[in-house]
Amino acid sequence: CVSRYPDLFYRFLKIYLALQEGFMSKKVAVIMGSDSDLDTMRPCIQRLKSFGISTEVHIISAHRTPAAAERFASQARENGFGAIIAAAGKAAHLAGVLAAYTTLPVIGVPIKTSMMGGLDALLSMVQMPKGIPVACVAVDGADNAAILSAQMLALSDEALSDRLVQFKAGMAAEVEAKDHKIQMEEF
Ligand code: RP5
Repeated sequence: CVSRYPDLFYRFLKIYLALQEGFMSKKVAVIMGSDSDLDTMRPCIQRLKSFGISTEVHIISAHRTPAAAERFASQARENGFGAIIAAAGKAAHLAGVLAAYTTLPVIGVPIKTSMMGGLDALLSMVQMPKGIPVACVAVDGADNAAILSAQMLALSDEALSDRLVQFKAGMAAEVEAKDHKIQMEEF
């Protein structure tokens, strides 16, 4: 059948793969400029896990391994990623370089280092030139990067959207419980 109708076969195969891709949940990449960023980024990885999002974690440096940064970002979409989180400190070009090679949303996490408290990395990420946006969270804002990426994926993932609603309801309940507790205090 394949040898008789090769065109038809490949057309069906293409439709099948496109459908598969549509049904498959997207992954989130967590890229760090150095293994020294890992401790700060652990809450991000854990939060993604708690949402049931498949994650890949890599060390890629915009300065020390620029070819790997290009390779990863330019293949990220076809490799099933829906968003990239990029964490780096100092002259933090990682998020911007990854964003240059992909149309996927890139979320930057500026990492606090001893020298300038993270302001250097923050400015390196938010001051992107026109045309190559990076969504930047707070200095060391690892958890928020995970939540933001989940919200991006949830645009086309109903089950994930429900998990986010539950997560927000849980946070609200915590605040309410704290408010309740503080009412017992005498000021
Ligand atoms: C950045 O420089 C890294 O993202 C890290 O935050 C910082 C220090 O890197 P190491 O010298 O510890 O590898 O590129």
